[in-house]
Amino acid sequence: MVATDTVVGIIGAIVLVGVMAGVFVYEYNQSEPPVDDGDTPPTFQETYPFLNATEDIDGDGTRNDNDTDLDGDGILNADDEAVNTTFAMTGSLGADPGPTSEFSLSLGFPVGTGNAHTVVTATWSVALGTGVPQPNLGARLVLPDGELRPVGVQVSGQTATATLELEPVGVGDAAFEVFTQDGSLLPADGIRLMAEVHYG
Ligand SMILES: [Ca+2]
Ligand SMILES: [Ca+2]
Repeated sequence: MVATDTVVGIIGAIVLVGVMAGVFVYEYNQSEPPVDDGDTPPTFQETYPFLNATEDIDGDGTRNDNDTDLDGDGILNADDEAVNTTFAMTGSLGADPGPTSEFSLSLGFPVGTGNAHTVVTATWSVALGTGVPQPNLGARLVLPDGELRPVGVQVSGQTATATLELEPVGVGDAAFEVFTQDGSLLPADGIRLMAEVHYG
């Protein structure tokens, strides 16, 4: 009987140890969630939820999620508090080629997903004393969907300024254009066009 009691006791102890081990493993697995050590960098979409990773908003040939300076302003993403793209050019228009022809200067620029505010501005010099700004130029913005938006021109002294601000617009390639109008016979030099797209 002693031997039998001992065997029963040993079996009981083994069963108990087994149960305890099972409980321990269960508790261990339940109480230890995956450790977040903080070393995992946020994804592009987590950092810029309003942008599309595969677009190229600054037009430099590198898609957004591979671009260390995605808005092309010279400030690396890690140090850049805003996503704003700027495109600018200075060009010239010769004399009006005739009433049936149009001569324009065009600044093309990409408008990406997440655009919130777009501003285009053109400036050029005009001659005084003619009653009509000379050269008599017009300005317009061609939206990605092909819609044309006229841009009003204001003249102050010898400077003509055309500017337009837009709330979110469609995604794609836009163009800001300055063009000759009837009666424009003077060549225009140093026409400066600028487009800014603010994201967020
Ligand atoms: Ca880019
Ligand atoms: Ca930047």
